[in-house]
Amino acid sequence: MAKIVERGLCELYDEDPERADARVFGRVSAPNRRGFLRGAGLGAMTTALGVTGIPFGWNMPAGLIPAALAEETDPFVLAGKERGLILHNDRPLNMETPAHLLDDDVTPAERFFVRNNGTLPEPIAPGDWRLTIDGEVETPLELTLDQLVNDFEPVTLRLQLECGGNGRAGFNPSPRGNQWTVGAVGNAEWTGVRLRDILIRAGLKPSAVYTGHFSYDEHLSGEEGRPSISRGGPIDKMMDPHTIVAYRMNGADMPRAHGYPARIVAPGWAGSVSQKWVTRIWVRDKEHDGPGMTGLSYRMPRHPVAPGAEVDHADMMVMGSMPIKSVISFPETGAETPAGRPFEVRGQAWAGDDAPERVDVSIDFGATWRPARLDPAPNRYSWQRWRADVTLPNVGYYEVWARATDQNGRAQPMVVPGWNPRGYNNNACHRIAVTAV
Ligand SMILES: Nc1nc2c(c(=O)[nH]1)N[C@H]1C(S)=C(S)[C@@H](COP(=O)(O)O)O[C@H]1N2
Ligand SMILES: [Mo]
Repeated sequence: MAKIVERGLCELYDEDPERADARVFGRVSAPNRRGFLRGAGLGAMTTALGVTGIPFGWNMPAGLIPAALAEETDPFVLAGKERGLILHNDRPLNMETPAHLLDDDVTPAERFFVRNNGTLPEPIAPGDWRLTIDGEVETPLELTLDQLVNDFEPVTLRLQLECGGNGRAGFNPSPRGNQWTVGAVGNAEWTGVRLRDILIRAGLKPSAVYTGHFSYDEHLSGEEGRPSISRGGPIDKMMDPHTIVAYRMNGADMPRAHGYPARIVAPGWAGSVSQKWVTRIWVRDKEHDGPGMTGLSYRMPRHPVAPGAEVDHADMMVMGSMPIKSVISFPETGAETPAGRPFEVRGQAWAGDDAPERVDVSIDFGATWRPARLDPAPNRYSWQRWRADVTLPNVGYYEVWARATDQNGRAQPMVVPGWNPRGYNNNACHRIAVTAV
């Protein structure tokens, strides 16, 4: 496979053929662009194409995408994803799962949403990977993958991960960013070690209050040393036994798109806290200030603001737990069903650091509600399955609405909640169209 590390290769070749060559095949010597296919360049290209040689390679202009590679630029194929996913952007790669593909208790990797801020990095050789823990610790650590896997107690947990901007498309006026509908969320079975155990091994100093996370994906500008994103979280959240450094997803090695070889999973908080491709955790004596921590990013107004308001950065604060939410994963919106006959409606519910306590369903635009059955969670921070038997009394168009409530009595709103400059925390009820025939 070629080293395709950013947007569709064709696009990259259109925009900057020289850089594309350099990215795919290593270096290109500028004074000799035509006929660059010698030595290392030729070797790299033959390997990439999986052939033994390119007889007329010396005729091939630099900056021309080999036709065989032009076939391999499909971002779904690159990221190992089902085609049913919604592609919001291919540079950076951002894919959403439509609601009806969130019907699994454990979301398969092929269906799990992808949110990248920078490049989709070429997988690092496992032997080259290190995880550094430094800053406000007694003993800084530099862990190899072997040490991470073998020197700490492994845990396997079902944990939901949701992008802070999930539901952004519902806000008006429209904040900038990916226009996620409901599917920037998934619930995988992650295997890894508790970040807590690593921090205890390093020995937290009393001054330790926050973490800052770093990784080996690149900023889209290509600027060396410039992080794509670097968020973190308060020490309490990082010491929660459900916050892990995961190296397996659903029983397989961490997929390339989800952070190979290891990532943080800090469930219940905006997904951006869960650094993929993680290489360093900097323990800090104050709130972290990397890209994604300041200004309007992943921050909410301290006080409610009017839609479209300009909010002073000083009046913004870092987001914490995500709110109670649910999705209807079956049937798919637009389904038809016989009038007068019961059919199953089902989905998932989750609630950040809290837990769903009930889910109710309405077929009359919220005038009346009926309780759904809610399965227990296999562990804290997993989403929970709910099911309801629904009968549509007569022929015609209906909407099925679902509303989850957490253990503190906080329910999902039926309309879009508090507008905020970047469009976070939209937990409005999900609804689907069903026609009775
Ligand atoms: N290194 C790195 N980690 C990252 C990101 C990123 O761009 N780079 N995106 C974050 C955001 S905003 C989200 S919502 C989650 C998404 O995780 P997923 O792509 O595995 O679904 O990863 C987070 N971790
Ligand atoms: Mo995100």
